[in-house]
Amino acid sequence: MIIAPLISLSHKKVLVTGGAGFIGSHLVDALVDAGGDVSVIDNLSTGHVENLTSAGRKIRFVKGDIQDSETLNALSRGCEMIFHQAAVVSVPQTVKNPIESSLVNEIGTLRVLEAARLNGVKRVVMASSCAVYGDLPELPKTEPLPVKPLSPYAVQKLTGEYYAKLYSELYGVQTVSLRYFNVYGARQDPTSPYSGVISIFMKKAIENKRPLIYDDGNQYRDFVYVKDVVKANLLAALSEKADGRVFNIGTGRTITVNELWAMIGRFSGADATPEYQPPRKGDIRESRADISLACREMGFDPLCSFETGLRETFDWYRKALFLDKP
Ligand code: UD2
Repeated sequence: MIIAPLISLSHKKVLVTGGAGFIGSHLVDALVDAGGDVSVIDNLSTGHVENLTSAGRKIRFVKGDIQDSETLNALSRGCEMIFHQAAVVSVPQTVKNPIESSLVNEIGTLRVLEAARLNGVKRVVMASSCAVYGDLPELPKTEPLPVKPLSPYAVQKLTGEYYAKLYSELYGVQTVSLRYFNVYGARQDPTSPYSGVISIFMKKAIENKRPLIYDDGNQYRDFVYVKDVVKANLLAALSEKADGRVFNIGTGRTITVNELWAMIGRFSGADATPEYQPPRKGDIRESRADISLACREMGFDPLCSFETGLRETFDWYRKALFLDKP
């Protein structure tokens, strides 16, 4: 799926934090396509410079940390927009290191907002997470529902949302927070047991190994393709009505884990029988976004069908994992 450039940036300066990561690097590609003058700051703790191969020399890449205000200030000067994607994204890592991760996810976020304020950046688009909803039973998730953060990660993301709103109201820095549901696509790291299920299943299918399915496999998620998440970011950067607000970014549709493996099997030829294991501790059973607010207020429309997104993702993993082999 090719997303026609939604916006023309004609040399406008934009900054992407975490731009060498899974989602950030796709955003960088789209911003370059739109003609933006793109800078990236990434400390490469989980990102990879290889993710920026297609953006190549068209961007300014700085290996640096969002805790370094001096670098952030230098990169924010003259910027119209900041897309803040940098974070410790592993929930278990934030459970293990609540303080270290809060320095990145909370103080780092505050430093990004402060750099925006000091340098007159017009708008900051922030990556938040559906993790803020926790395990409350109401479905689908709408933005006004109560939140129940169950991990340091979820608390940190929620704190970021509160700061974003505050910066909009108190300082007039326009901000938009996007609560991503289960994002999938090329460049997602499949190597940790806590990687996204789609990346793990892709690797299993290519290696013709049996996947592990926790619980009975009938639990479901709202999987959203990374290119639709990029689109949401571009809309959030431009939408008149988005300032100071929080939006769910998913599809409103769901797929069970069993259906997911069956679909991957259909087009990959993998026919391994899953190995079923007891539920993973802390897992929620069901998740689905209500995206009507983002559709109504920002014109968000996740166009990519799950089948198409999954196929494109599989093709990428096949190439990436094949090329990795000696
Ligand atoms: C996602 C986020 C997590 C947190 C949470 C908030 C990812 C990778 N994880 O967790 O960080 O924000 O949402 O709600 O984005 N599964 C298997 N086999 C596997 C791996 C997973 O059966 O090898 C199942 C798992 O038990 C779960 C489903 O697949 O039911 C999705 O797992 P996930 O880790 O991709 O995502 P999720 O929603 O649990």
